[in-house]
Amino acid sequence: MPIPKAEVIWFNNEFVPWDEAKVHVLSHVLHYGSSVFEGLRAYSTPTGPAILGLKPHVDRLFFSAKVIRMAIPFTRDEIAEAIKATVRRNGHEACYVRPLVFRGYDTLGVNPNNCPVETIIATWEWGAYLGPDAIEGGVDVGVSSWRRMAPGTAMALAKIGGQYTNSQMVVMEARRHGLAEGITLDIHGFVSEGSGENIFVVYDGQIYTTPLSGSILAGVTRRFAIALLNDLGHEVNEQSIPRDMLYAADELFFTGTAVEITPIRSVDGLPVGAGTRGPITKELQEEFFAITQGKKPDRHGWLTPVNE
Ligand code: PPE
Repeated sequence: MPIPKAEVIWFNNEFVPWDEAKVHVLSHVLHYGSSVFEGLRAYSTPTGPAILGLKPHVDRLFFSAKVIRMAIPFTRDEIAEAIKATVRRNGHEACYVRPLVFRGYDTLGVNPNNCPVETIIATWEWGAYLGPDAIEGGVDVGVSSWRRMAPGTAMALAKIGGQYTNSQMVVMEARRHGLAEGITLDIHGFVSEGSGENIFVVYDGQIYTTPLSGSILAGVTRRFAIALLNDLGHEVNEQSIPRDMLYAADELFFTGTAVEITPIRSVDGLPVGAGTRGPITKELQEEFFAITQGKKPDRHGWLTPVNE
């Protein structure tokens, strides 16, 4: 399905009609993937739309830009305000938010230094990332034949456009095999993450998630899930996960802004636990959605109302 259009896109500090937010075909980013981006969600709450994790997402955008040595021509506060303003202006109750900072049109050749840095913020209404039944029913996944990038070849912790060719190979392979998503292993053969999600494992009464050294994007939702699991009395071990632990797991779930908290019901054709959403996954989802939808107090201060 094409992206459902909103009215405007914030483009270098101006609202531009959706259909007019365009770049030149010789923009550096199109050729070399020279961009950094974010994905956030605004949730509908009784007091209006509220953005989840505004600060950590804006901070990660600036971190990603820093490590590819690209100076964002706005402050963190300006970007945060622009995100709120775009959600407001487009009149969404709930939506996905995509800030993107990229190298524009000037010179070509790999060296990006002469190209202007351009910034956009787009919003649209995006439902369940892996299909309407995924949140309750879970998804079928497989271990990918693709590995995540080796340390020192790219910067997994940063959300850099060009790095998503790896994710594209993973998800296309999975779909060819009739699966919702692929799980990559890192260069050492340990479980890394999905093409656009972090992963958690419940095994023998313990919860595990990939450590930051496992070539993962340091997910904001991953952090939130760890905090909520701790609140619910569960410890989370950030340690290397061997592939076979996926097959031994009682529960598996993905976390991510787009995917939210989504159970995994099979891996490589083997059912996870009973092949349905497990109790810890359900408990975590209930807590996550109660907070994001404003049904429980925002005790961690994760939500920013856009009308503030
Ligand atoms: N790993 C990867 C590779 C990744 O792209 C994401 C987000 C995550 C983990 C989870 O991070 P966080 O959203 O901070 O919890 N993927 C974004 C893009 C998805 C897309 O298809 O585009 C997202 O979920 O918004």
